[in-house]
Order: sequence, then C-alpha cells, then structure tokens
Amino acid sequence: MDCKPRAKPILLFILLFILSFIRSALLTIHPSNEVNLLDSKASQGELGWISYPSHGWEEISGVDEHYTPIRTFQVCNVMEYSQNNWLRTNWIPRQSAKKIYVELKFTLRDCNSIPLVLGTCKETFNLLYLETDEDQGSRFREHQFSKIDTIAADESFTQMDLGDRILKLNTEVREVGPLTKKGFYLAFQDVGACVALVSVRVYFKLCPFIVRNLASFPDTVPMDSHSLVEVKGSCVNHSKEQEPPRMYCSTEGEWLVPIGKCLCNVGYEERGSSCQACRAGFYKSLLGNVQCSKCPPHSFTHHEGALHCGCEKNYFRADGDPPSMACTRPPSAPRNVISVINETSVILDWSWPEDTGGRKDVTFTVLCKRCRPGQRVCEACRSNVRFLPRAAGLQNTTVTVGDLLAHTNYTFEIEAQNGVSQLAPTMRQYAAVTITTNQAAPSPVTVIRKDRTSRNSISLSWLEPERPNGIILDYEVKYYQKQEQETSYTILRSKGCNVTLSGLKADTSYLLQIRARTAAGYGASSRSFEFETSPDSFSISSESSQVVLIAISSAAAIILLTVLLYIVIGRFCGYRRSKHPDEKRLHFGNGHLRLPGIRTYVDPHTYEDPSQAVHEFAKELDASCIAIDKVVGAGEFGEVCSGRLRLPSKKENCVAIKTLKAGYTDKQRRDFLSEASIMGQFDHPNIIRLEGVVTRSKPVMIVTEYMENGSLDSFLRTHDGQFTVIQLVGMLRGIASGMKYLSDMGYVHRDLAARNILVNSNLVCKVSDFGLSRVLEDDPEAAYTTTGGKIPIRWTAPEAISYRKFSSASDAWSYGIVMWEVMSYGERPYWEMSNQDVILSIEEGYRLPAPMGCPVVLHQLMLHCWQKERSQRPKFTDVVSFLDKLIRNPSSLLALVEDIQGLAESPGEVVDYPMFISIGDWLDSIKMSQYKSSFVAAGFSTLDSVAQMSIEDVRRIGVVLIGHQRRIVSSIQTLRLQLLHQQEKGFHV
Ligand code: ACK
Repeated sequence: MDCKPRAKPILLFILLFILSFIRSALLTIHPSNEVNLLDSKASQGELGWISYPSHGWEEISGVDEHYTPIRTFQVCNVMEYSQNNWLRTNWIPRQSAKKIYVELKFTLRDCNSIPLVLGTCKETFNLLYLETDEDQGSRFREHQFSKIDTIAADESFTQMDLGDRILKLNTEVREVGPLTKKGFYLAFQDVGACVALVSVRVYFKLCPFIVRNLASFPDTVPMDSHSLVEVKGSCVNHSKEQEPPRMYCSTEGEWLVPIGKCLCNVGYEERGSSCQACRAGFYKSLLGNVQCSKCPPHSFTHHEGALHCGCEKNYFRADGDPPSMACTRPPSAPRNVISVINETSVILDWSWPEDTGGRKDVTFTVLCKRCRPGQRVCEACRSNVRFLPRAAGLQNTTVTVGDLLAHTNYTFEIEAQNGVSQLAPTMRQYAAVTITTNQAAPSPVTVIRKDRTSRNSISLSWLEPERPNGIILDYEVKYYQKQEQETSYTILRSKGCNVTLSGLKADTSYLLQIRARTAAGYGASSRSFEFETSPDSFSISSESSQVVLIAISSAAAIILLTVLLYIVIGRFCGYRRSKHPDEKRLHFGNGHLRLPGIRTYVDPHTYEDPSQAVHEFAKELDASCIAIDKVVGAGEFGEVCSGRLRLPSKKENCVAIKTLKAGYTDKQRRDFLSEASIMGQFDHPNIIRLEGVVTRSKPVMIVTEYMENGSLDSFLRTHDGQFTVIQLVGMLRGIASGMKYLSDMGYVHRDLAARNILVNSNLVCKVSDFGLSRVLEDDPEAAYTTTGGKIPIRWTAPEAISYRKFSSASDAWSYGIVMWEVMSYGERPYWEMSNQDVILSIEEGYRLPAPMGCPVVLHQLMLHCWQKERSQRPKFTDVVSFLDKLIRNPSSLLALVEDIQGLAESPGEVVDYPMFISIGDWLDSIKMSQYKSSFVAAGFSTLDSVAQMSIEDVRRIGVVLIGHQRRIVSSIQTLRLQLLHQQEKGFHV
C-alpha cells in the first residue's frame, strides 16, 4: 500500500486531525512563536494614541502588577448619558501577518459599586479596527472602523479592592483576519463604562525556524484559514537527503507531521541537530544516523571524519572485509603433522594452527616437493601426483597424496591460509614433513588357467599381475574346499607362475585365490577361482591304468619317503627349538603353512651361537661414532640415553642408545643383544629402526632411531584431550601397519601395549621392545600365571594367559587394548581391577567400555579384537585397511558411543557381550561398588534408568572424583549399547 501523504490526502487529514490532539506529546510548540506588532507595555514614553473627544480616554502613567511603569488609558464618564469616547492606536504595519491577535488587559468597574449611576453606567466597551495601506496621521473617521467585538469584563473591581491595591485584571484576546492591507489601526469605543486599559498587545503567530531530522525549516507564517502550510526542509551541513524532508505549519504557529529525513554523510555522526566529524580513533563508513564506531582491533585513525580505519603494521584487510571487521593477519603454521605412508601414497593429517590470524576463512594448501639425495634444493612434484580431495583450498585437516614414486623422498609443505595471506607473502608460514615412500604392492593376478586335472590334483598357471610394481618374490596360493567356506584352508607359495595342488579330494570343488609378493609386501588377492577335481569313476584304459597305478605307487613311495624324512628332520629341529614352544610363526586358522624358505622372521635362539645372529642382522658400530647426550630412561639391562650417531660420510642423526650395565652375565648379554637381532630383521616405517650395535667395546650398546616423544602411554597422558580423532586414528593406523608387517614376517610380539610404542616428533608411532625374554623379565606389567609364565595380563588374550597360545591373533587382542589406551589418552585398562578379576570378568564376557568421546566404529573394532574365538579376531591387514577407510572418510568417525542414536546406522556389527542383571552387578564389574547405595538412594534402581543418566546425574548422586565419573559414564554408554542391542534382539531387561 502506498502511504505517501500526497497520494492520500484523506489519510493525511485524518493524521493531522489525530496529531492535533496529541501534539502536546509529539510536536514541538515553539515558546516564542508569537511576533509582536505592538506592545503598549514596551513603551516607556507617551504612546501618542488619539482620543476623541479629548475629554474621553486619557493617557496615564501607572505600574503593572509587577510594579513596572506602564502607560495606560482610562475613561470613566459613568455619570453622563450618551457617551461615545474613542481611542485610536497609531498605524500598525502588518508585516507578513495574515491574521493578527489582539490581547487586551484591562480593569472594568462594576456599576453596582458606583452610587447614582443607574441608567448611565456601562460595563462593556467595543474593539474596532481599520485597514489602510498607509498611515493616515491624525485623520480619524468613526464610520470607517469595523467592529471586532464587544469586550466585557470577567472580573470587575470595587472601591475596596482599590483601597487594598488589589487589581483584578481582565485579559481578553481576539483574532482579526484575514488582513490584506499594509497596516491597520485599532480603536476602543467607550459608551459609558469605567474602564482602564492597562496594556494592548498585537501579534501574529509564526512557525519558527527549526531543525528536525537533520533538516532545517525556516520561519513560516501560517495561513489565515485552517489549512496548513507545507514547508520543505533543507539538509544540514554534511548530510544528505534520504527522503525529502517536509513539515506542515499550522495556523497556531506549530510544526506538524515531520516527513522524510536527512542522513549524516560517511565520516560524520549526528550530534545535537547537526552532523559532526567522527573523532580520531573512530570511523563511520555508512551514510546514516548511526554513531561513529571505535576503530576495530588492530586498526586506527589519527584524523577526524574517517570513513574507515587503517590497519596496524603486519595486519591487513581482505577485499571483502567490512570496515567493522578487525584487521587480521595470515595464520600460523599447521601443527602436529603426521604422515601415514601406504606404499606409494601418504595420508597427511595435521592440527589447526595455533593462531588463525583472527579469521574464520582458514584453508590449507599442500605443496609437494621431491627431494633427491644429495641435492639441497627440492623440485616440485610431477603433475600426475594425485591429491584427494585436492591440494589447495582444503577445509579439513587431512589430505591423501597418491601416485608418488616408490622409494622416493618427498617433502610436503602444508600452509594454512586465510583471506589476507595473499597480502602478506613474507608472513606466510608452513609446516613441513618429509617422508620416504615404500614400494607399491603388486596388483592382483587376474588371469588363471587350469592346465591339468586329476582325481586328487589340479595344475594351474597364471599371468603375472598387470602392475607388478617391483620384482615378484613369490606367489601365495590359498585354496580350500568350497563347502568348507574357508574354515580350513591351505596355503602354498610358488616362485613361478604355476602350481600343482595335490592331495585333493576327488570330485570336489575347490576355491582358490592367488596374491603376489614383492619387497613392498603382498598385493591384493585375486578374485576366487573355482576348480573341480575329477570324479572317482574317471575311466582310464586297463593298460594305462596299470601305468598310472605303477606311477601312483612309485609317487606314493617317494612321498612317503619324503614325509618320513621331513618328520625326522622336523623332530630334530623341533628339539632344538623346543626351548621356545611359543614359536613366532603365523597361524592360519585350521590351515597349514607349506613351502617355507621365503624371508620370514628368524628366531635368534635357533642359532647355535646367538652372537652370530647379532652380527648377521645388526651392523657393528664404532663407539667413537656415538656421542651420548643424556639419560632418558631406564631399561631392564641398563640406562636408555639420547645421543648422536655420526657415521663416516653420513649426516649426524639423533639416536637412542640402550646400554648394558656393567657386571652382566653371559645370558644377560645374550638376551640384551637378542633384541637387536630381532629388530635388525625388520625394515618398516612403523617399527623402530635399528642403527646398529656396539659389542666389541664396552659398554655394549644397541643404537636405534630417536623417538622424540618417547613412549606412547606417557605421551598421551601428558597430552590428554589434545588430539583430533583423526590424529588418534592416524597413530592407531601406524601401529596396525607395523603389526601387519610383523605378522607377515611371522613374528608374534606378545607384549603389544602403549608403553611399548614409541612416538616421534611427527606423531609417527613405531612398535618397539623386541627382547626375547622381556615379556618375562622386563615388563613391569607382566605377572606370573598359573601355567608359570609371566604375562602382562591386561593386554593378553585369554588363550595366551590360559595355555600360552601366543599368535598374531593374540597380538590382535593386545592391539584392541592399545586402541582403548589411545582413545582414553593413556588410561589404565580395567583401571584398578586386580589381574585375577580381569581374568575372571573377561572369562564371563565383560569387555572394556568405550572411552569417552570414542567413535562407535572404533569401539566396535576393539570389541572385534576381543573376540573370545581367536580366529574371529581381525587380521592386521584388515585393521589397516579399515582404519585407512576411516581416515579417508572422517565422517564415519562422527558417531560417538555417547550418541546412541547413531548406532543403528553405524557400519559394522555390534558385538554381543553379556547383559548385567542388576545395578550391583554392573557397578561391581567396573569396580565402583562403593556407589551402589548412592545410585539407589537417587532413584536409579534399574539398568534402564541408569542408561539414561547424564554426567550431571552422575555428579549429582555424589560421584566426585573425575576418574570415577569418567569410568561410570563410559560404562553407561556401553550399557546403552547393550540395552539397544538386546532390544533389537527382542530381549527385555
Ligand atoms: O617414555 P620415555 O621417555 O620413552 O621413557 C622410556 C625409556 O626410554 C625407557 O624405555 C625411552 N626410549 C626408549 N627407546 C627410545 C627411543 N628410541 N627414542 C626415545 N626414547 C626412547 C622411553
């Protein structure tokens, strides 16, 4: 609706009407909106008015009510009949007045108070006027005057009043208009009253000059009629019209209905009714009647009237930044860069910069440089290096870089950028990480051919993988009967592209998968191929059957002989190894390993002379190349120091030095050095690297790479809550990758725990602690079991505790515990529960609840690692690829265990573990029995009600210790998980 007053005169009229009622509240009435044309009081001398006849009105000097001298006129011919006394003012110029007001102040005597005047005395007089264009001097003609009104008194006075000098003054005002001539006279006609004219004031009304809404409106004379005068305002200095300013001048000399307004220019603010320049240190960038604002942080102005503030040194404003925004600067470098190398790709992950420069628009750019050995300057990477999701403008703190060259050094410079980075090229900072890629594993075998089939053997051949990515060391052929569904399988290794599977059942379907192995490890398995052996009734001619029979019998004899030989040799070797029944070899479920001879871990104890093993796997270092700086810890055999290793023609490296304390026995020396013999066999970015040993001088030393952040458990405890989930997963991925390598090598660690993981400055985690006897001796966590072994109970799988069945699957259990340690920032597994209670509750099915803030998927992976049936635990290769998927798809980590709603959709399976029956059982299981009565007293008497509890509830019922609160809350989360799972299965609690 168009509400402009011009367009809707009726509306305006109504508005004016209403406004006229409320004008005292809304409108300003100028106190001096009356302009005098005549004021008799102002004249000190004679007024010189004409009296006719001369004995009528007479001019007298007197005083007013404030005793100010005034000129008055009196007449009091009350005793005589036919009075007609005139008093005429001087000629009064009209000026701009259209309508005038005549204000008379007078006293009039009450006829009753004068004796003997009955019939002649009057109590009124007449007011008249005459308009002329010029002063007519003393010329006076009665009939030319027009009567304005008869004036009567409201009050009269008596003798007594006069005696008391009390004046009863009447005031009467009359309007006269419209006036058209240049001037006028007023006349007072007395017809027999006793009247004293104390003062005469003639004025007109004016709408006076005013500034309203920053527009000035000049003095305006109102109309003589009741219509309003529309007046246009002009904007005050330093302001601009927003909407044309207008007002209306009423006949009463009042300004009505302000419309439109002016706005102060930029750099100026409204002060009083003018626009004033902003003071120094303030600015105004917008047109409008807002106040000047203080310069935002890191900006200033030294002059007045500023439109915006300039930035301090080293602070900037980006193009789109509003003047109200603080000046900002480029962010500091990203922190805690970690790299997870996967063959020829690397996942980089980092933390947000400490200082974002004061901006929210931080993105990250990753620059890839390839560094050749010996060259000081690195060159930009080839353009075919792939960045996922991209190299520049990253909003998340992770990127995957693929298609790198194998065995090549790369440096990645990760720069945090914001909207002002371009403006300050010299202030830009980046974090750099240098990595060396591994070799890419071979691609899968895709073409397999069946060459020959018999009743119990199949000969196959295949083509080399399309991308071998290195020299193929051998192929692994895994096969099993189709109907047995992989529960029992056999693995063969073949150096060439063919193999014969023998000892098969006749007329049976077999499924088979092949994978190639290079120095980079195994490639992905081929898809499953299906083959069938020939049926029993396979018909052959009697002649040939004899030949076949002879051939079979001779083959059987040869096989029998071979088997016998194998058993004899095996026994002999077995005897030598029987000192270590927990042989560190891969276990393949029910399957069996054949064709050894490829590079696997060699147990140093199988050597006649263990020092021979040391020299085979560890480099002897000259003690003069090693400088010890300080002691960083204590090991079982002596001190652990940090220092530097400078090998001839190599650059100096920081190293850790484990020393063997003086006075050792031969056995201690052997055990000490066995760790080097084991470590020296490994070469993996997530396994602590052996630099060498010193055995030819004293002290005997083992020198390894230096890990700046020490052991993982204490590192996490001192950085509680400081990492992103992705960073924690990156660490776990590194550990899993190291463990995959160890399990592929056939090495079972047996003491995998956060205390045995070391962390370097890039947050890369490496598996360490490989001593043979260390599980028995070195580890303070190890305790004697009923079977006599010394075992770190909290980290060890039940079958290893019960009957010393150590395997990569028992390492997987320990890995689950390490996951729990990492996600809880170094919390002690099972808290203060005794070892015996841990064993019992694990046996009863209890599993550690998810630590606070732990993503559902990670807790499920933990639970998967803690499957009672060891064949059902994940292989490390599966763990690595699962964690890689999580890192690539961080949104999968968003659902926390607290976030119970997310569970239904979360990937993976909820592992089944037992339900508690009562609050007491539940609290007992987490060693929090002391709170039983607190729970019950607060009304939490069912598991359902406990599952609804928040951390506030836990605090409210009186759990004060933070550690206890944490334990109870994380256990409540697990309880919810269980309840949900039980409900899904239709159980009622
Ligand atoms: O937690 P830490 O500082 O890290 O204390 C233990 C201590 O020696 C006894 O094992 C530290 N340590 C062991 N190996 C290394 C290494 N390669 N680099 C740095 N510190 C190490 C460990």
